[in-house]
Amino acid sequence: MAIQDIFNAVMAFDEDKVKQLTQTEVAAGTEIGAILNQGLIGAMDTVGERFSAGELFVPEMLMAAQAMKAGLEILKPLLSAGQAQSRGRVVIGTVKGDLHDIGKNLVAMMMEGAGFDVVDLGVDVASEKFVQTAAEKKADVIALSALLTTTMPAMQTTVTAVKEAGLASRTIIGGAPVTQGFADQIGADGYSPDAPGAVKLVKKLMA
Ligand code: B1M
Repeated sequence: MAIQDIFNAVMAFDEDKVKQLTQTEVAAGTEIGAILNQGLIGAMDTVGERFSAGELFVPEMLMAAQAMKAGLEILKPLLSAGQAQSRGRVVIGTVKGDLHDIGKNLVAMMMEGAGFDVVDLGVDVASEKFVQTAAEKKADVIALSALLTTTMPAMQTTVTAVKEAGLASRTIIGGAPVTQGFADQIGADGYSPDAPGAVKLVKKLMA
């Protein structure tokens, strides 16, 4: 029942309650994977579905992601200690010249919520930095965000650099001006219009 309470607290965007309930569950010895998958990730999956159905909007999604993150912070040290398995590693960032990060942060949070190990490079990230970090971290996926039409070419530069470096990492792109057509044009492995879709896409690419 207590894991369901964590689920409900995420759905109610109650950051303090999520934190408190997660701490209580960890102290009670509940399996970390169960807290993560049924409580935190389960709630974010539902949030994602409701967003896709037009029942929830970006502000609610951000609040739920923030609440989920409060629980995740408590679980993180335990997860890295190997009590639950990461679904894969994603290197994410907003491309060179672009300082918008709200959507990118949302994607990163939802990926973390879905159980991926996320390395967030922040904003204004050069293609060399994406390539270097993805190589070092053996990233499964490199996720690029852009909000400006003027920074979309930096996606092309990065996708090309990843290919030229011979990395096995797949590239996905997103952001308000980006389209599936553009993804096809620059040879990215995938595109999503929103954060829940990006999570689904990465799951699909890694299946
Ligand atoms: Co700027 N800005 N901005 N801005 N800004 C836009 C993007 C703009 C559309 C506003 C407008 O003119 N109507 C316009 C771009 C026009 C264009 O190129 N087509 C614009 C401009 C022009 C600029 C400046 C150039 C303004 C200036 O200085 N003259 C400047 C550029 C600075 C720079 O980046 N170098 C600038 C600056 C800023 C602020 C710093 C003030 C601020 C950013 C703060 C921040 O991010 N920390 C800002 C903001 C807030 C916006 C708007 C108003 C909101 C963007 C946002 O956060 N939306 C925006 C207008 C708008 O979009 N209505 C605008 C909410 C967010 C959740 O949505 O990021 O789209 P979004 O993310 C979505 C999806 O796109 C997707 O998932 C999210 C939802 O689930 N998604 C991905 C995003 N990344 C993804 C990656 C994926 C998959 C999905 O896979 C990897």
